[in-house]
Amino acid sequence: MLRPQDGPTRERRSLGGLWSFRLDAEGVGRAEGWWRSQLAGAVDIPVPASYNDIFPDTTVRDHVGDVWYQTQVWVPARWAGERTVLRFDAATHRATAWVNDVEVARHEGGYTPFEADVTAHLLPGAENRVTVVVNNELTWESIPPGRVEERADGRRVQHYFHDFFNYAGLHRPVWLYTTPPVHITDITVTTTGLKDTTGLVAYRVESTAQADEHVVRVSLRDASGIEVRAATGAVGTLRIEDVHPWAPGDGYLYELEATLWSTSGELVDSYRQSVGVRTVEVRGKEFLINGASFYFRGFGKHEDAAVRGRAHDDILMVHDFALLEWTGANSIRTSHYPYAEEVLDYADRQGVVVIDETAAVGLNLNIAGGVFGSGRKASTFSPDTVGESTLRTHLQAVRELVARDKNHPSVVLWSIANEPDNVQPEARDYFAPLAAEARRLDPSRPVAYVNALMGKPDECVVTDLFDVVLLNRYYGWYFGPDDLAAAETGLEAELRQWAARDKPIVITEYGADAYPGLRSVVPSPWTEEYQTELLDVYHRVFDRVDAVVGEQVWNFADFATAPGVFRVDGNKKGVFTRERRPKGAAFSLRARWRKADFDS
Ligand code: GCB
Repeated sequence: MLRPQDGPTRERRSLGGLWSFRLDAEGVGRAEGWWRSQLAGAVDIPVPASYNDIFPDTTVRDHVGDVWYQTQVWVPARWAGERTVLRFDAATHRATAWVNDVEVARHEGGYTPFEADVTAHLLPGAENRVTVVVNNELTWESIPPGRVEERADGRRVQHYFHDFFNYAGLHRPVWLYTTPPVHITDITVTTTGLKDTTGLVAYRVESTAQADEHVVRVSLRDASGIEVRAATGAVGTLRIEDVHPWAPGDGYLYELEATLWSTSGELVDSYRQSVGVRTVEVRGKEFLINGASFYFRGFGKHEDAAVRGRAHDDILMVHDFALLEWTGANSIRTSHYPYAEEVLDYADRQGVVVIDETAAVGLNLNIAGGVFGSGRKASTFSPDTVGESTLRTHLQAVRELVARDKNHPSVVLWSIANEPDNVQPEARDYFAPLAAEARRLDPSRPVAYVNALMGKPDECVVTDLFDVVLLNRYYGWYFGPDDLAAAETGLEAELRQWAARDKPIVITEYGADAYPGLRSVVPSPWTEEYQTELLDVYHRVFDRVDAVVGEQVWNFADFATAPGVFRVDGNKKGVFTRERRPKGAAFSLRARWRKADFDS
């Protein structure tokens, strides 16, 4: 699915702005057909934004179920004769959409786009009604999973197994756009070779055209707009001499313009796709980008901000990337869901490396039980919990992630899940098809899952299905808080065991909560000094274990979670506060990562 784009044959219109919004507390809107007329009793809501924190009202923030969005759109008369598409960049966690009286789309999954050809239902030259019902319930069939509890007083309460607030709504842009009736439907670009000064880029252009009636041409231009290669045919390989590769810290992009021509020589459709020429490979314990070993330094992040919730926001994105650069980070993980496409575009342009993660977080019934609770083992995988329907949704999430992000040079690794149960024997049957599907869809990138602190090397039943070992570790925090000496020896012993698996290791989470402004000459948990000292301990260990090829601190910034006694106004493991003010640890990371001789 190609993103909407303006060009010689296409036009797009953002539907961003104030929409009408109504909570469906009784869950009656679908039966009563609320899409058929103006939403009664609606209030204004900004799109894009999560709806939860817009109003000072817990019934909105904690609502479980359907919410309704509606807007009126004037469609230009000149769009008559064009194919018109309604696209949602995301609706969390599922949605159904109507244009005027007609249902046009249904989608499951909160962080990947969906669209519908609405040509037959939109009236050009008139005002049209677009209505969407968005549902935020998490169940054993959704990714991420969750459980809705019906309380005795009739209230419905959402429980989930992940550590970030269940923001919902239309957090990302909504578009109406046109394409010609015969049009390009997809483009895939893959670097198949990069040697000395020559790059090879395989491309495939898919369209609705009949092969004998249309011709596909491609033109590859460098960053200054000069054509460096051109070819005819929907599939081919472009050889680029004197190639300027895409590399970490050097987000050099070419642009491939694919055009579709009628046999009489008229331009039918055109689409521009950026291309970064780079290779990725796992060899032994090394992670190679363009044949050179790469060391990840950076953060797990969240799409999270006050009031906006999980809304995509260019202002915060550009600021966050500036802070990444300031700390000397070269990479991020899209923990724990696919981020807005704008973020990946920007990572491409900035040369920031991305570990791209599905929304499969919380597939582990033993984390809460094991870390904080009784220690009893619960069955994560069972017909009543994570089972076949979860797997179906999860497979679809992998497909939609790869389809959306396959062309981004910044994406170097797929993360299939965060901290699933990897100890229960059934985990293997669950993860084997997911790893296989990711590899089938994209043989050009390694595949991994993120290992939680419960599944050590001798207990994990899935490591061999994956290419890289990604570890989240909390020695000195959840395990042995206030004993950093024990943390250092425990971490090193464990990392040496993992190193014996002969795969590269990236530490995708390590860190400590620090309440901003809480200082102490004798570091103890929750102080800024303890956070800094804990990171230093981990860094000493990483520097001693060769198989460690990356360190991503948890987290870039403080973020919202479900309320609870383990969280003080959210998770405070940020190196920056939620408002992006630095804690002490930001300066020590900057000192480490910006050192000229940093081992990268
Ligand atoms: C983890 C999770 C992350 C949490 C973090 C924490 O292991 O992957 O989502 O926020 O721990 O701070 O507890």
